[in-house]
Formats: sequence, C-alpha cells, structure tokens
Amino acid sequence: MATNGESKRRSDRRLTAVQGDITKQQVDAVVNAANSRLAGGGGVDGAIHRAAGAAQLRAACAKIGRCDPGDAVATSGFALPARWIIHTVGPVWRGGNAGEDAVLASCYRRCLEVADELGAKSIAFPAISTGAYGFPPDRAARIAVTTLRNTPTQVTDVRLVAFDRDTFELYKSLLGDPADEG
Ligand code: AR6
Repeated sequence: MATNGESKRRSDRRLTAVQGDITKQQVDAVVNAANSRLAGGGGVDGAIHRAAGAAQLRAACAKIGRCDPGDAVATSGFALPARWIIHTVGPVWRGGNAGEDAVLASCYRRCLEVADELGAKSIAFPAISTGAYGFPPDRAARIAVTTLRNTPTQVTDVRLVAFDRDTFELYKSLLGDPADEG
C-alpha cells in the first residue's frame, strides 16, 4: 500500500501523515487501538495481532490484564517490524458530551509518555476510536494533531497512519501543504 509522507512547517517536522497498514511501519513502536480487557478484536487490533503473532501477543496482553480508557501499556512487537506495541484504549463515542475528547487526547499523550519510557524514537499511530468505537473522524484527527503537537517528547518521528484515503486527506489538511514550507 502507498506510504505517501507529508510533513508540515519546520516546527512540525517530526509529525507526518502516511496512508497504509500500520503493521508494515518501520518504526520503534506502533500504537494499537485496543479494548480495556486487552482481549484482541477486529480492526487495527486484529491486524496487529495477526501480524505480530496472535498467540504470543494474547499471552503478553493477558499478563498485563487491562488498560483503562485514555491510558496506554506496552508489549513486545513480536513478529512486527516494530520493537514495541503500545496498546491504548480510546473512548467509545457517546455523542460528544461524555468526556470523549479528553479521553482521546489522553490516549495520544500517554502513548508518547510510554514511548519515552521505552526509549522509542519513532512511533506510528492509527486513527484511535474512529472505527468500531464510532468517534467522528474529523474531530478525532484534530485532537490527534493538536495533542501530538503540544505534548513534549523525545520521540523524533511521529506518524499518523491513515488506513483510508479520507482520513489521510484529513491529516494532510491539518498538517498543511508541504509546498507552503518555502
Ligand atoms: N492499519 C492502520 N489503520 C487501520 C488498520 C491497519 N491495519 N486496520 C484498521 N485501521 P478500529 P477503534 C483503522 O475499529 O475504533 C477493536 O475490536 C480503521 O480504519 O480498529 O478504536 C478493538 O479490540 C480506523 O480508522 O479501532 C476494540 O474493541 C482506525 O484504524 C475496538 O475495535 C480505528 O478503528 C476499538 O475501536
């Protein structure tokens, strides 16, 4: 699948959008959009389990046990190119007045904190909560970009991985046109 990179102004050099399959990303850590029981599932969670090795990843997740919405925990990446998987649990969309925005922002922030604890220098995020959990993609993309821009981190390569073209276009428009860079 295509991996078109788009970066923004100098201050955002570390934040880019790509379209593709997150399991193929050559980064230190990939983020999984998990559920609070870390039980595996469909969407990106299913893809990561299949590519990493489902039995090993299930066992590692079972050892951790659970993760609250807005929090993040790490396992090995097993058979993935990525050394680590950072599992975060996004909010289930309930209409927007149940604290969903804050929980989603916390996911992005906590993943960067866990990445810093691990020593990861590159990380790839899926569009957390925008599939099975029903978060509106445009609102989620704005929260992702704002939070990733505003969270201090040692990570130097932060990628937003869009599975579909609409999400990729959303990210590109929020990150700006690199042709404007001058
Ligand atoms: N690479 C990148 N992005 C992907 C991939 C992939 N291989 N596959 C799907 N996406 P979802 P959620 C995109 O449903 O909404 C699971 O069952 C997808 O197009 O994976 O946080 C968990 O176990 C969408 O844009 O995650 C939980 O129970 C985005 O990933 C629940 O779903 C997120 O969609 C979590 O739901």
